[in-house]
Amino acid sequence: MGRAVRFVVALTLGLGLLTWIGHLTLTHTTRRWFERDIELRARLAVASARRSLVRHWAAGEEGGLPDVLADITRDERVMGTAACDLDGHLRAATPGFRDAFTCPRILSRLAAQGVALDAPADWSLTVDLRGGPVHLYGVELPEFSPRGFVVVVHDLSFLSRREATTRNQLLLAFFVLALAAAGITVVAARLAWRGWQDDLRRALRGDGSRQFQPLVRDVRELVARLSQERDADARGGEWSPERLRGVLTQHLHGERVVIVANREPYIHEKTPEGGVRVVHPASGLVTAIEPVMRACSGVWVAHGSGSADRETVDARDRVKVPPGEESYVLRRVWLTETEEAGYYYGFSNEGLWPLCHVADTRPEFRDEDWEQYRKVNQRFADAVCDEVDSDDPIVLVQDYHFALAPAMIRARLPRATIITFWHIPWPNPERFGICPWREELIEGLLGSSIMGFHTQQHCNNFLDAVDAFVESRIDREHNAVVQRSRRTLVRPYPISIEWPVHWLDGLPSPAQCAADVRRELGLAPDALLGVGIDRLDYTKGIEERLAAVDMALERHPELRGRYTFIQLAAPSRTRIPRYQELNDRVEALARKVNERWSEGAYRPVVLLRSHHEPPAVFRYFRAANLCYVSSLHDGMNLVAKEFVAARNDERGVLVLSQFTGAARELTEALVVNPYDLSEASEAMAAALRMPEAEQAERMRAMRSLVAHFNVYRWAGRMLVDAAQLRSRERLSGRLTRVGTRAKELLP
Ligand code: ADQ
Repeated sequence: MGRAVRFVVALTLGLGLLTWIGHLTLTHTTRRWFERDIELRARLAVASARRSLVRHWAAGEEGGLPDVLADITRDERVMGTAACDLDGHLRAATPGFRDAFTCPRILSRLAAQGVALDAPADWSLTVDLRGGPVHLYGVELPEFSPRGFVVVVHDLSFLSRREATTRNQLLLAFFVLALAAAGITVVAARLAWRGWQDDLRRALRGDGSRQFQPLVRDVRELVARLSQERDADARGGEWSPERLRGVLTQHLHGERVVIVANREPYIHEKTPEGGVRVVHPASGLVTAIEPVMRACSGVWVAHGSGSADRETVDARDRVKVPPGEESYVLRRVWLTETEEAGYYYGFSNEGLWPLCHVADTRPEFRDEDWEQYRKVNQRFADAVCDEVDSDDPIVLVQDYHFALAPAMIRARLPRATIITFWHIPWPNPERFGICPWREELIEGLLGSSIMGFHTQQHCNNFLDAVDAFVESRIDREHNAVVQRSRRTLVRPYPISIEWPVHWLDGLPSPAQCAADVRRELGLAPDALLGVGIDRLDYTKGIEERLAAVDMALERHPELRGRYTFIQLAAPSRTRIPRYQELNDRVEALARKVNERWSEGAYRPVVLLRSHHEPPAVFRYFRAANLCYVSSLHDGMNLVAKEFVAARNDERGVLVLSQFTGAARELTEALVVNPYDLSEASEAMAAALRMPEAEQAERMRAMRSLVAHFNVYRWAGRMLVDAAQLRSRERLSGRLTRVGTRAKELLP
């Protein structure tokens, strides 16, 4: 018993020490977060009231200024707000301010801290009062006449209260934990000892428990297998092409995969000189899947859309790629003008694309487009069936162009493992329900063994749509749909990019890229650069982005003449009127912003409306001080992850729309609502003045996330799930055959 008491005391002390260290770290980090949070709130509150402040400034107390200040004070933690002249006169204030401060006191504090007020700017101070610490955020707008500032006072005493509560709760949790752990350990040790003694005694007596031995062995094996699976991710180290190949060899006996996607990874185009060049398309799907195919080998079935595509294939419409490396086969399918117009431009991109994205564009559904969509899905499904080399192949169906293909492939290859990945959002059932062929689309997709989406939300929306529109049983516990005794698993697999990105090989350093880009665009050597890189698509929020640049320049005069935003926009789906209109609107907006702020050689927006090959794209990522991804709705968005991958110097700030799948993972970005121009423009300004240490801290965290959750992991997890499904199906097939045989033999 004495030994047990000593053990409990030691365990308690150890846990206590750990808890205390944890508490100190937590306190430090949370305090920094809260202070930053408060400063940001104050900045946003003043920014939103900017127009009213300027309007009422001159009239002071007599005009509407007290009301504007009262509005800013609505946040429960704001103690008070005031407007002061630079000579120390109070123009207006809320009661909370008058109780604690005067304008001259603030001015003398600023002077003591060495804050010069020789030009309009903002500043912040933390001051200790008798009631506890307070935070002052002040801002002088250039329009204020006479000169002066608005100051927002935040009460920080809640921090100490919050810290005290956290500390008490932690200590309590520690005591309960320590007691429970100690109790369980002592009891378990005693039981195990007693059980082992009994076993030993029985064995010595010779009445052994052999009937339990197989069971014990089974349980041991099961536990080992489960823990093996759980630890597999950790033990296998980082996901890489080698590890992905290992998954194929180990779990799928080296079977090759057949991928079907509309876009091909390598397009052969005729050049004006009569030669042929290879183009890498601007497509998130290609960015993600191509490295996976290079690692796995197999066949990629896609639409041959290049002007020199027919000249570069063999008699079976196949060509080995990547050029010079030839690690897998690209099988091209040819489409007529009518097929492409109906299936690709019509049903896929005027129907399904706007249906699935909340971006205020009406989907258009036409019978003749649907007819082509069905026909082309069948042609691709047939091409897949031509390419497989067994009756139970692994087929990866990609994206909304092929919602019908899974069931069509299943009809010809009932034992195939079909993994379908939907690269765009899946809308809620009300919205999905407006598609006239909603049942057919869902039935088509349920031909899949696994249906993958970027997020759990998209999985839930899909399950809700299945529930609403087709006959089936939904197994919510296992996220699966059962139909005619076939099961489709519905799973989130957040997509990513290769790591490291091979396009970075041989690129100059970020500093060199920045110097080169500034020189090429005729910008000043110290110009601040923002970058946006997209297909020219209305879901990407390019208009909102340029409008936010405009507002940042309006609100932050110090950025005028210094900040230039470079927008690379690859033409996309140009035959669709909605895309042509977008093109015209983006051009007009860039012109307008440039007319407003250009001065001498300076222009704030550089619009490069063309396709750029990946090394050029990565050069811009490396050159930029910030990258703004402003999608109005986006399944994942790989541009955000590419920017992070490009910055091995741990510099640069990502400003990211909250409506992207990526915002759920890259939480160290400045996450904004792209419709809120005020918030987005302030985030851009904050990014441009962010201290290097903070940039590095945020970038490091995001880089480690993308490195770990890379595209090999995305593909590996899907293939491991597919392998488990295959072994379960094989086992249940064997059991059914045994059952049938037994029935035949029974009289
Ligand atoms: P996309 O809508 O194509 O992908 P995204 O994920 O951002 O969008 O990928 C775009 C790709 O094209 C990136 O690799 C980018 O570098 C490249 N690109 C963009 N503009 C370019 C330009 N001007 N020149 C050259 N290259 C350019 C869809 C979904 C996304 C999802 C992906 C992958 O809409 O939500 O992340 O599939 O699943």
